[in-house]
Amino acid sequence: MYMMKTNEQYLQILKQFQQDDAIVSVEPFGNGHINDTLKASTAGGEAKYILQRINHHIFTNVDMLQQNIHIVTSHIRNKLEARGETDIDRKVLTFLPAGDGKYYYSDGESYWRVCLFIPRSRSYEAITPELSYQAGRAFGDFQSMLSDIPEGKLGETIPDFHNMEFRLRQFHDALKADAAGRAREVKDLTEEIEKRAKAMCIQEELYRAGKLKKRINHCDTKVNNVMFDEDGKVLCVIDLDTVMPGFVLSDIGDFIRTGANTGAEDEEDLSKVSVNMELFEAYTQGYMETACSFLTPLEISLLPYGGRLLTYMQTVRFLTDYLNGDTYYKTHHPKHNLQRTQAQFRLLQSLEAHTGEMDTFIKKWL
Ligand code: ADP
Ligand code: GN1
Ligand code: MG
Repeated sequence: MYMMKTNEQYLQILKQFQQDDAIVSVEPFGNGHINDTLKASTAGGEAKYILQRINHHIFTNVDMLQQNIHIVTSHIRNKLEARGETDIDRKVLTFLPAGDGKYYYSDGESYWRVCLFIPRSRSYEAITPELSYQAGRAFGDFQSMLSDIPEGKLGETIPDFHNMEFRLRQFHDALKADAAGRAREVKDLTEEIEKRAKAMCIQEELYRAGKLKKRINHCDTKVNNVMFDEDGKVLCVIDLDTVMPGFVLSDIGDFIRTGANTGAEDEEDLSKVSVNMELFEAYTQGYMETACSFLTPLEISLLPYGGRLLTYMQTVRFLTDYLNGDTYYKTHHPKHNLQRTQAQFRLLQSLEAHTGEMDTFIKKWL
């Protein structure tokens, strides 16, 4: 289990990066499930940097990870400059090199990275239709800007990350091993997962049949990974660890799963969990405005399925971790992964109930 460091220790880590502000305090920030995020501020209380401890048990090739992020941020920066954008340091993340020129530093125990804190920005856990529309535009634009990165240039930071067949294999292995003795307790959820398994693997089948291609996706389009300015305009997309080739449905799916959910991802009161159709429509509208030009009719017709798929995938991933004894996601209490599974499954049922409406909404682009 990782122990928090002292302020002094964090300051020592920051000194390994080429930064020139007098930072006096470093404190935890954000609520991600994988890495540790901290905010570094000056004596006047002005936030200047984001310091992150990379979870290298999950991102095992840190060199590839930071290389990918460097390629992606440089590519976006060039595109923004070519468009004549101003204020670019608020529109793309800027990572600092460490003393050896690499964009990370290892203290022998952990890996660290630092990027500029984006001033006058914020992310949301719950949003309005207008913000959802802006986020849709931002993720479509993000995919579009990255669409000309040559094939093979970005590595897969987590192989098979959004491969549903692979996630189901992991689930079946966890059930079989039953390392935490929890398989009996989740029999009902297991049955619900099995019932849907075949229908949830059509992307992999379509890919093998040559009908679906891989594109560069963000692969973690949670609602809180979009930074807005004080006027509700999108500044940029953040949390770039999983930007890699994958299926396009990932980036609509994970936003619908998080942004259009009327409850929290780990909602205890399941009656609060459902899909907000207004938020779904606003995101899809924004996304289609910027992504329509490069999507195939098959991809467009599958967009509503993307919401169900990513919610199903997350149900399977949380339950797998529960079965394994909570080894992957940070948890805050013993049943946290089960609670998350139940909330995701409830959302999946709501998405299923709205399939017809969603398919009708998407028709205007077909
Ligand atoms: P994780 O989700 O893995 O904890 P993120 O990179 O998404 O890590 O950061 C967590 C939160 O910190 C974000 O939701 C955002 O509110 C804030 N944040 C991240 N990077 C920046 C930045 N460069 N400037 C300002 N705020 C940031
Ligand atoms: C993790 O790091 P964070 O919290 O943004 C996970 C995502 C899941 C998400 C569920 C590398 O994202 O894939 O969708 O939790 N990231 C990784 O909230 O597994
Ligand atoms: Mg995040």
